[in-house]
Amino acid sequence: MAASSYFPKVPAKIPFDPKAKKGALAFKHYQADKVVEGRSMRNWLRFAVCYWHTFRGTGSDPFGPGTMQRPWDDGSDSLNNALKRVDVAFEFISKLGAPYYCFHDRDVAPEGANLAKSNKNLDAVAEKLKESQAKTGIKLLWGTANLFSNPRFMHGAATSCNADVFAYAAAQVKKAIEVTNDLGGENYVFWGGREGYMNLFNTDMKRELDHLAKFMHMAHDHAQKIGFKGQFLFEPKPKEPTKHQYDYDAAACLNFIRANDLEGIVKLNIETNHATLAGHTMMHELEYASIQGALGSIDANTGDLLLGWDTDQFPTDIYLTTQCMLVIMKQGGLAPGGVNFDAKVRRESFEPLDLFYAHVGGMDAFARGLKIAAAIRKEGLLSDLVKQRYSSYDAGIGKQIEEGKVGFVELEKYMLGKGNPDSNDSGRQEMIENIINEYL
Ligand code: XUL
Ligand code: CO
Repeated sequence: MAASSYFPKVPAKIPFDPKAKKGALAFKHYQADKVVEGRSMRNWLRFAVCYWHTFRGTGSDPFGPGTMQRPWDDGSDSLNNALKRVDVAFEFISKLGAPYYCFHDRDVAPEGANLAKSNKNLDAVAEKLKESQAKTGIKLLWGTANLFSNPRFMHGAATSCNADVFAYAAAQVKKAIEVTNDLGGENYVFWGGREGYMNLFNTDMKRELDHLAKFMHMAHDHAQKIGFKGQFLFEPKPKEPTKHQYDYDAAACLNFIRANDLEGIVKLNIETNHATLAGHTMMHELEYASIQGALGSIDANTGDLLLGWDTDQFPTDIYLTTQCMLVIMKQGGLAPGGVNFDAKVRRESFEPLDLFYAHVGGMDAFARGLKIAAAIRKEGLLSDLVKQRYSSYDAGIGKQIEEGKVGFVELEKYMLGKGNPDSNDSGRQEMIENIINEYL
């Protein structure tokens, strides 16, 4: 079938055209080759389209069935249908101009009657994914395994109370890492799925966490064995589907990583809506991970303040994307990670065209965040203010504290001599917020 047949209303490439009329299918800010702070937008942002929402999302919710019009999809879980979706996906991603995609094993290929049959299906689709990557130049940002949909995972996967389920999950992840490796995937993600609990009365938390750590070490061992060079990423999420997920937030994940000798092996994939569900801002989660050298990649989406569940909407808020890019640029980018749109169109946006509007909007929102963050960084006002705020640690007693040259005894002597601390300066929070708004 001709490459343009699934999205006939969309040109071969969504243009960069800042003068296009309002609402036109055109980028007003994302210009892949435009250099910002010495690097192209393409390389700063490393956008990825996610297979599960974009090509498998039906629009169903707890109150009703799917609404999406996907004329190419016969609605079946057949291998043929899965193979056809690969053509759709690569036409979509090519026209959009995103360099990467991400998938779960079960998004791309149907589950078979047993593990061997599932693996066979995955191999057949992976072969086509590989050909399509070669034809289009689109690359795999990360792969992962769906360890939460099948009823066998009702108690979790690596944290299941059933050792056979642990074994099944291990075999599934082994295969998913091999396929990711074969497709040149640059990362592999562990999102907990059902790794958590509903009720502590029936849960051996210590055993479950030990099993999860063992599982990740096994994954790493296998990656070493097959020569997979990609980065492992752990994705925090506080709740949903379980009441308490073990990967609650960046702090909980990093504690788990450190407590289980996984430092340097596993970094974090931070998702906006998961951050807000945990009662944090995305900027907090990014900064917390970044200062510890653990910010690997992001799942770009946003929640709804009034709904309070994981709505996975496309990011449109420039304030949010500016905050994200300030942290990402401060650490010098995300590579080998990137910006994956773990986001779905609303149930009411059921036409194929809406998928384009959603991604173009998200990419432009991040491109604007990138440009605004670069402008803020260029002028240096913000970094000067922060530097000034902590300047009492640059010399004198502050410097001695930071250099570990004094303890309580010396500090007591210092303060007894001085009597009272130097007066505080204003935090100037409102002025700083005004300054940020001047860049927007
Ligand atoms: C679930 C979620 C997942 C992970 C990959 O909330 O974010 O899609 O990103 O398993
Ligand atoms: Co995610």
